[in-house]
Amino acid sequence: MDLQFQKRKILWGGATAASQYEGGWQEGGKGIDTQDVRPYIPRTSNATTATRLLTQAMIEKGERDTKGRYPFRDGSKGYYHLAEDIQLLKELGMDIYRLSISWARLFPNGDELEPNPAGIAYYDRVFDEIRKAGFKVFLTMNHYAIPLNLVKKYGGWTNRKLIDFYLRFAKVVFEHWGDCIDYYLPFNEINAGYFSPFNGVALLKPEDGGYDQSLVFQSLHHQFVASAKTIELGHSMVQGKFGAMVACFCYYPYSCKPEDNLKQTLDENTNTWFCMDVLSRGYYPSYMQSFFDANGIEFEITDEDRELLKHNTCDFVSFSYYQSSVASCEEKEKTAGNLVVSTKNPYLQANEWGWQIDPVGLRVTLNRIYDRYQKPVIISENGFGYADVMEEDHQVHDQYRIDYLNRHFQEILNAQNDGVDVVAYMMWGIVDIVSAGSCEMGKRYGVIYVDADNYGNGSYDRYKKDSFYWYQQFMKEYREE
Ligand code: BGP
Repeated sequence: MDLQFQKRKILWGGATAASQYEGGWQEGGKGIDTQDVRPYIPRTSNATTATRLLTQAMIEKGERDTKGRYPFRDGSKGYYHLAEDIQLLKELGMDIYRLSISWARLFPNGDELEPNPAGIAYYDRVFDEIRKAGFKVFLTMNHYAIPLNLVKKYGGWTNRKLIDFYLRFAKVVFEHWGDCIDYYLPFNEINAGYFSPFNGVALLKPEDGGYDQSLVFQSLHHQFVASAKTIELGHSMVQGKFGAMVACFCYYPYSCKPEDNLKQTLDENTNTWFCMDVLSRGYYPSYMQSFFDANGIEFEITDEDRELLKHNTCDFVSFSYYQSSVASCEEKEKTAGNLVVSTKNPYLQANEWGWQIDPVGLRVTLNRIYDRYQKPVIISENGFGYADVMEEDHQVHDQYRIDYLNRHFQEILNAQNDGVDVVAYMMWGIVDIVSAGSCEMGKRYGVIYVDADNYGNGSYDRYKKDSFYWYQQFMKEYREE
């Protein structure tokens, strides 16, 4: 029986994000962006929001503060270690490298008509090094950070003008580096705009309470339109494939009680599938109407927007996966995760940040997302955040990360055998970088250790962890199969 399913060789690699990796926050005329004003606040729990949802007062303080600790201003100083890091990743033996471009490095205020020449020159160097290494490229065009001026002057993504500013940025990317990019992702984890509106849609948190949800969904809608217009323009200018990405949380019902299963369905719909449905199917799913009505959410969608979304859907789907989650109709013990807090799963262990370790959940997610969209699937983020310790001899014995990766890789291969068209896997934070949620350098993901702490102390020298050699061997053996 032929089901016309051809297993492809999966591309293995790693990922960084400009604001978490580059540093050099004022180099070459780069403008200040939304991540540069996020302070480091020592973690008091595993669910941090103080450093994620910034108010007007916080960004004003960040702008004038010359003494505080703002980790994204340094990142892992990738700006100054470019050739060395690309050489290390080549030695690691990756097929594909995911990186992002700093919008504020190309357009310091975001609304300029022409790009910053020094920003162009920097990314010319970046892509030259990547070409020399021979990696395939997965480019996140925008990964959370946007020029702060677009927040102060225009109110972030609530303002429809950001669509045009973003398309101007996208056109420069296509013109300058379109020849060496294989996969384009307009927005990182576009559903983050719902959970983390400052990072996701550059919306300031009101001083006196929660966000206006109508503004959040209007902002998300403008990003949907920007994504569709980017795909439309990109398909006319470059050869690469265009995707969409959501953070997947893999919700399980707490029990077989019907109400728990209903909660799982509703949570998975609004938190995971909604944004991907719009970008992959090309229209707003009907289940969101009841959600909008129930929550008094109203925002503008023009007929032109609807046509644009319908005719410019993504070529592939991608997602980040760190942990699975639990939906319960009753209040039970909670735990944190990437972007969301969920009910604790009594069958799972968690890392220090409360993120529940579930390799099987990755296989479940791959099956769910492929069956829903029937498009090639890319795992654009997965990895294990841990407070690694470097020994006196500069070794880092991260067997816990090797175990995490090994178990998750086995489930990816199982999902491929289930019939899922898996294109690529990119390990998050392949070089240690600043964490997006808690602004910590000490929450490490990499197979390459960076000698720096949460306050920016250290040499920023790079050292290979035990997991570097394990991943190197895994990719070598996988290719030789
Ligand atoms: C995702 C972001 C990444 C990365 C990841 C891990 O939301 O796309 O930028 O940071 O989360 O989260 P953290 O860095 O908070 O550990």
